[in-house]
Amino acid sequence: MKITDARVIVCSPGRNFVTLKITTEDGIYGLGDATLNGRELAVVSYLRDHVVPLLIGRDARRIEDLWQYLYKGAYWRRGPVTMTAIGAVDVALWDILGKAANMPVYRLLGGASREGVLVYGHANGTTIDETTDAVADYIRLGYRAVRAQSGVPGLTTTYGVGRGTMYYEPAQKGMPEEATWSTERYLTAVPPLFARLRETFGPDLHLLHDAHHRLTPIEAARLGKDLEPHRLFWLEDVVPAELQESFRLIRQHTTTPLAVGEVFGSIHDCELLIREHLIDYIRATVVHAGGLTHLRKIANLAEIHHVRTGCHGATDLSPVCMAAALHFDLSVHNFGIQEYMRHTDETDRVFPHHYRFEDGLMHPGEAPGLGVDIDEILAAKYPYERAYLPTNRKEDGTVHSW
Ligand code: KDG
Ligand code: MG
Repeated sequence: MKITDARVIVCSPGRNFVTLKITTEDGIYGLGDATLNGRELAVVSYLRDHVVPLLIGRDARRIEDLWQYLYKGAYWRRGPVTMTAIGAVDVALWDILGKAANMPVYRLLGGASREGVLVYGHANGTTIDETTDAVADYIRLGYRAVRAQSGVPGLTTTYGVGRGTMYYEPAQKGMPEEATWSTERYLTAVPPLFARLRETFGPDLHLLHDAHHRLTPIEAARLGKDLEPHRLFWLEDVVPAELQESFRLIRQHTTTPLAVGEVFGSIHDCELLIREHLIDYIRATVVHAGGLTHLRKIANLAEIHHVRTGCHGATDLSPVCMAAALHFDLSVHNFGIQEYMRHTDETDRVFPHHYRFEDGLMHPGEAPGLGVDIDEILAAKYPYERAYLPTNRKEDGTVHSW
């Protein structure tokens, strides 16, 4: 089953997406998401200029071999651009294999380990009252797990808050926004939010929160401790995770479950965190961590160390990635939860799909392959628009992690 064509499709139905479409000699095609928020065109060039010429004429069924060839053959290893590009090829090949076998991808991955995939939505508001109302809206929609982010008094913008309650979208067209940050104000604001949410919604609702890489290890330890009475499902990205060893300190101080890894690209970014049981959930996802082939290896390592998966699923991960993540989630034994930020209707029309949400759970559907397509004629009506994620400075002007 030789690859005869591979094309990169860039479109912006509400936000930018990069999609790889690989076609084989018998006319079967597969899709892979290659979107890297704010750096989209770097992956486009990596694929078009360097990877596509290597794919033509190769056997689309040799998925593992092609993965190793692209990873080891480049000599330069890892990095978000490389791993996103390899991930896109890998997912497109799984899609092709599923279509050729007339099976949904999750069956090729070992079959369903559960009936449905537990997902969490994003509730946010500028005040505790508004965020509480937003959580109630998600419960009404059937969600069993909700991430809550609220405005911080004294700061004009806060990560996770704003621009629509159902479609939180941090990337902005034009040049990057500059936000202002205060760790002191944030650490004061968060515990009362979760005290209110527990009091209002009782013990059963799963509550999550994202600190978005902004604290030092000792600040993170304190936040984890302060949140312990409110029994979070997880506290995410408390520190910038380049220094894996820093989690030893955080772990010694708090029993609040920790989730990390949406910016990780490979098993080497989380190997120590997993091996030393320093985290509870690994958030690496299909598109940025080398596709299904590599993500399964991360999950397998995590399984033996009692770490569960919690794949990133923000709006910048296209419906192609969402579908791939759901096939992975349904099949992998140590699944924990899946993030589900709904895409806009515009995006959903460009990427018709079979996955569905019902009663707090999602299912990838039974269509052969991933069960997602791209309407190229419609996609062409939404050309790329330059957009960046925001940047961040402390109140005294010092650059801080966003
Ligand atoms: O592109 C960056 C977003 O995906 C990220 O800010 C979202 O942290 C995020 C999350 O947990 O969804
Ligand atoms: Mg996050």
